[in-house]
Amino acid sequence: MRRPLGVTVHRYIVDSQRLHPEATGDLSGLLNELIVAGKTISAEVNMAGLADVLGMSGKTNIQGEEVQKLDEFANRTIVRRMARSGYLCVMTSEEEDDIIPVEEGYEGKYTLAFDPLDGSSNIDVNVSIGTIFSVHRRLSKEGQGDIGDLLQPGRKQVAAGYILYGSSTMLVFTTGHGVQGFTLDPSVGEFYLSHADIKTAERARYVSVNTYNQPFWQKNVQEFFEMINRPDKSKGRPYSSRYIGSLVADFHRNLITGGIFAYPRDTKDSSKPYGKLRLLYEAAPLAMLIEQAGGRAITDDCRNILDIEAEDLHQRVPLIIGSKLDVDEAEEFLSR
Ligand code: P6P
Repeated sequence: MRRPLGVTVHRYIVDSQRLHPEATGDLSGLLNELIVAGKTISAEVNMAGLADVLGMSGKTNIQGEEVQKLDEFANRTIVRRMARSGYLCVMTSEEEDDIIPVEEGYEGKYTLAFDPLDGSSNIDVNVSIGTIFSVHRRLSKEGQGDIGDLLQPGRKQVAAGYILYGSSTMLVFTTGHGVQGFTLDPSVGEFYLSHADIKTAERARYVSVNTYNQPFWQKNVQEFFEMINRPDKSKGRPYSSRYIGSLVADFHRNLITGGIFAYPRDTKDSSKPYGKLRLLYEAAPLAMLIEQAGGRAITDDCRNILDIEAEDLHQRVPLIIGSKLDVDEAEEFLSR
């Protein structure tokens, strides 16, 4: 059977670049390098049950979380490939305490913030996990970048996306002109356009929260989620609950079907007063994606995620993200 002549992600990127005559091709090159890293990680993730990459590496990261071998592999794969890509001046990773320099002589005009393998608690139980990335234009003039190049608000991102290692490997990204989804054909090693110009449903179908954190949420947040759980035919409620505990997987399902995901601040762990999720390489890139797809992303004190000026590489933020009408309702309810 002849395969359909699908649009590969490389074709898509080249065609998109044609729409911007002023483009130098650097962002295209950056994305292509990141895609190669993603394919490499995908192959390793798919081998996880077979090769000796399961289990712990015996190290812990800045988050105080045990670093799984696959986390380390994913981080190393991205850092090594991107440090010598020539498109970046500095990077930050969930797995590294400090900023990550690029190779001397390979300094470029963009920055990269990434979570190499989000959902790591699911690695050994074969649940979907993912790489999340965020790209900004550098602010410093030349040479090696600095932390100031990374601590920019999400509104200034030039690209954001994720690679979901699930039943199939998918790349979903935006450069500010809509959200495109590509599915990897592992037999040829190509990502093919499978979800063009993704728009998320205005009204949710699913609620994705860890309900066992509810007793530790702020009272108004508890009341909001109780409210949206009450039957309301006009809003298609009650919704169904879907929570995988892997941000990329929960986000992707809600993006495709319509949903609201929340990781509010809680009093469960005093070391994480603002919840578990990080701004630079989780909330901000997903917020750019959801806004490009017609949805919204706010904190539980009603700030727009994309307007938050990061003060720390690994800053955590409470996150409510998904279908516009439901996030609007949360904003109205929580701002009372
Ligand atoms: P909890 C995975 O470790 C992660 O960082 C996100 O991918 C996920 O959304 C969240 O933690 C799950 O956290 O506290 O509900 O287990």
